[in-house]
Amino acid sequence: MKLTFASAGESHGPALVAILGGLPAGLTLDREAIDADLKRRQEGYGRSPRQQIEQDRVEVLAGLRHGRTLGTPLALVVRNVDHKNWTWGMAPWAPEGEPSGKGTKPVTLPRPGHADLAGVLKYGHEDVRNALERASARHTAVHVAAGAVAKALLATIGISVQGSVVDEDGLRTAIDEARADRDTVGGVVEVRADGAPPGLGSYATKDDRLDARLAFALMGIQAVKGVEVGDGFALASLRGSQAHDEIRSDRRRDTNRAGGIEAGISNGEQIVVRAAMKPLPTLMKPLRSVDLATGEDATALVERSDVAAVEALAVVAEAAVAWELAGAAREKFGGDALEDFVAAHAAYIERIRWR
Ligand code: EPS
Repeated sequence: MKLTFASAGESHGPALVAILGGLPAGLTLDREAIDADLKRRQEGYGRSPRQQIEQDRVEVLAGLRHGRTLGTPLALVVRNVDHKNWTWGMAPWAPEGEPSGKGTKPVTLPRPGHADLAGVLKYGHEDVRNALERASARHTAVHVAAGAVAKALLATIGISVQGSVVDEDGLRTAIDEARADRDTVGGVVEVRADGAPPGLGSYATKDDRLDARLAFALMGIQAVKGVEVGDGFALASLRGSQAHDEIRSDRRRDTNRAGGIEAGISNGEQIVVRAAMKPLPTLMKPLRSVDLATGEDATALVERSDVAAVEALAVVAEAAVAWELAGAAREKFGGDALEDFVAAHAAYIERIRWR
C-alpha cells in the first residue's frame, strides 16, 4: 500500500488543496491537532505581516466521516484569507471590471534566489508573478496538514516525530539584527523520530532507501539547500572505528551517529535528520537584477516578506519526515483497515522481539 500526495494552489489564489491517497480506513483525525500544527507553522519568529492576515485552518472535502477516515482519498483545503485582496489580480478567469487590489501590474524584476528568473524563462511567462505564486513557501501549509494526518497514523504504531530549530536563541538575535539591516537570514532545523522499528525502507533499490526518501522530502521544501542524516558531513572526517554505532547484545546502540538509518533501513534507533535553509530571497535592500520588460540593469522586486522562516521550516520538515515515515510504514505493514495495519505492526515487533 502506497501513500500518495497531490497538491495545487497559489500563494494568493483562493486556496491550497491536497489529496492524500493510501490511508487506511478507521483512522481518527483530530481537527484541533491539524489546526494546531498549521498555527505552529505560522507563528515563527521573523515571519511577515502576511501571517496576521492568514488564519490557517483545515477543511476536509472528502474521505472523512464523523472524524474517521473512509479508506478513500482524503481531500484537504487551506484557504488563503489574503486572496480577498487579490481577487482581480489572481482571478482564474479573465476578470471583469477595472483592475483593483494587488497583483494587477506585471512583476518584471526577478529576485536572485527566488524562482523568478528561471521560472519565467522555463514556462515562457512575461509576468514573474506567474512563477512566484506557486514557488512560494505558502504552499507548505497543506504539507503541514498532511503531516498532521501522517502523525496521527504513526501514533497508532507508537512513532512520534518532532522538529526543532538548531540554536534557536542565536537565531532570534540574528533575525533582529537582519531586520534592522533590512536583510534576511536562514538557519538549520532538526527532526527526530522516536519509536520507528528496525526495517522501514530498504537497501533493495535507491527509491526504497529511507535516507534517500527523507533527503528528497526535505530538499523538496522551499529554500532548503542542504540535508544531513545523523552526523552527516561530520562523518566524512572520522575513521570507521569512530564513525559507526557498535551493536550491544540487546541489539541496541550506545551512540547514534547513523541517525537511526543504516543502508537505507531504519535500525530501531532515533531517526535524526537536519535541513539547512538559505536566507530568504526577498530583500528590502534588493540585489542587482534586470528589468525583463526593458532589458536594463535594475534592482530586484521588493515586497512584503519574512525576515526568516526557519521556525516554520522546523514544522514543515517535521511534516515532511512524518509523511515519509508514514509512507514507509504503509509499505511495510499495509492493511485496508487501521486495525489490520496495527496488527501487522504488532506481529512484526513480536517476530523480531523488539523492545
Ligand atoms: C513567500 C512570501 C511571503 C511569505 C510566504 C512565502 O508571502 P507574501 O508575499 O504574501 O507576504 O509570507 O509565506 C506564507 C504566506 C506562508 O503562509 O508561509 C515566498 O515568496 O515564498
